[in-house]
Amino acid sequence: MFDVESIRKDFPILDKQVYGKPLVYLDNAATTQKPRQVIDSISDCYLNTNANVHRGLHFLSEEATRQMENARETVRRFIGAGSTQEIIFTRGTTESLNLLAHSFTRAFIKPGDEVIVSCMEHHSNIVPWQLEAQKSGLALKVIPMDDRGNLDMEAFEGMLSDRTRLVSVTHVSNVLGTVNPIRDIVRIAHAHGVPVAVDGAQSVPHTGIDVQALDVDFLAFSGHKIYGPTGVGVLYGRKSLLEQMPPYQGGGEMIGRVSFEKTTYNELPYKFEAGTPDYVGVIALASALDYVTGIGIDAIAEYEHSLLDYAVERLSAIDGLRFIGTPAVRSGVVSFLVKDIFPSDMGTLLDHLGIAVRTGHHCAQPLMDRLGIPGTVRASVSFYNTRQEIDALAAGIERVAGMF
Ligand code: 7TS
Repeated sequence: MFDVESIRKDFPILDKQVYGKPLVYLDNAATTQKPRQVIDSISDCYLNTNANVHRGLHFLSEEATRQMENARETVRRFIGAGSTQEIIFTRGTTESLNLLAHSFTRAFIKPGDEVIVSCMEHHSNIVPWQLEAQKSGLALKVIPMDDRGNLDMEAFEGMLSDRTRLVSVTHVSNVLGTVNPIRDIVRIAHAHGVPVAVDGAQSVPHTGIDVQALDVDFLAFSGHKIYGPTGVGVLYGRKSLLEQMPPYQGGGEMIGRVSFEKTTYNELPYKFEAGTPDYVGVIALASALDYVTGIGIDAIAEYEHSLLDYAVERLSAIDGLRFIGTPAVRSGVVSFLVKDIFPSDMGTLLDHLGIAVRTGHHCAQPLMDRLGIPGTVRASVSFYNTRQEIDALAAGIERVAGMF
C-alpha cells in the first residue's frame, strides 16, 4: 500500500490554504514541492559545511567538496550511468540542452548536417538547436505524430540519413503526457550510427530512467521537477562523446593550465563546469533523489499511473470536456479543454477554488500549432496527490463550466 498520507506530512506547503481553501497542487510538471528532508539539507549546508568547493585545503572546503562529489555519485546511481565523469551539473534542463547543442554542434556538425527533434518538444529542445543552426548551417528535422499524440515511428525511421548527426527527443511530453518509446528510438538511431539525446525533465521524476539499460547517449533533467531545489540540473553524456566536445563556458574550474598563449582544459566532468557550482543545490538534489529512492521510483510510477487513470475516468464524465492527447502510454499530465472556455479563464477560476493547474502553450508552441489550438488546461500529478484532490479538480471544472 502506498501511504500517501504519511508522505504528505513531509511536504509542509501542502497544508497551506489559498483563498481560505485547502491547496490542491496539480502543477507538478512546472515544479514540484519540496520535502522537509530537502529543505533541511539546504539549511544544513549553510549552517554547517558552507565553503567553496574544489579549492580550499581547509576543513570546510574539503567537507563541502566531499558532499558535492557524493551527490554526483548519487545522481550516477539514480540514472544508471557508468561513471561520475559522465555527470555534469548545470542550472537545469534548459542549460543542459543549451550546453549540449553548443558543444555537440562545435564538435560534430558541418553545414547541411541534420538534427532530428520531435513535434512535441519543449522550446528548450528546439531553440538551442535553432541558435546553433544560424551559426553552423545545421538543419532541424521534425518527427510528426498522430492525432492522439503518439510519435510516427515509421516517419522517424525514414528521416534518418547519412547527414543525421543526432536525435534529440523528449522522453515524456509536458503537454500530452505521451511516454515516447525511447528504447525503439535508440535502436533505430543507433542502427544508423546516430546518437540519441533524451530530455528527461518530465520522465526522470515520474518513471525514472536507466541510461545504460536504454543505451541513451545524453540525458537532461532539472532538480526542481524532482523535489530538489531550483537552479540545479544535470546533463549526462556518454564519456566517449563528451571527451570530443569543447567546453561550453570558460572560467575557473574548467581549466587545466591557463596562459595567454595557450589554455588547456580540465578532465571530465569539470571541463563543463566553469565557475563556482551551485554546490548547495547539488547536495540538496542528492537529498531529493535519496527521498525518491526511499519511496521507490517503481512504486511512484505505479501510484501516479493509477491516479492519472482515475483523473481520466473522472474528467471523461464532464460534459463538453475534451482531452488534448490520448497517448498509448501516459505519464504525469493530463491536458484538456472544456467547451470553448479559454484555458486562462478556466485556470483563474480554478485557482480561486484553491486548485493550481497550468494553462497556456506550456512552452510548446509548435505542438499547439500542430494541434490547432492556442493552449490547454493541464493538471500534472505527483505521488503526494490524492484521489480526493482529483475529485476536487473534477468538481471545480464542473462548477466553472456551469458559469459559462
Ligand atoms: N523540457 C521539458 C519536457 C519540460 O517540461 C521543461 C519545463 C523543460 C524542458 C525546461 O525545464 P527547466 O527546468 O530548465 O525550465 N517544463 C515546464 C512546464 O511544463 N511548465 O513549466 C515548466
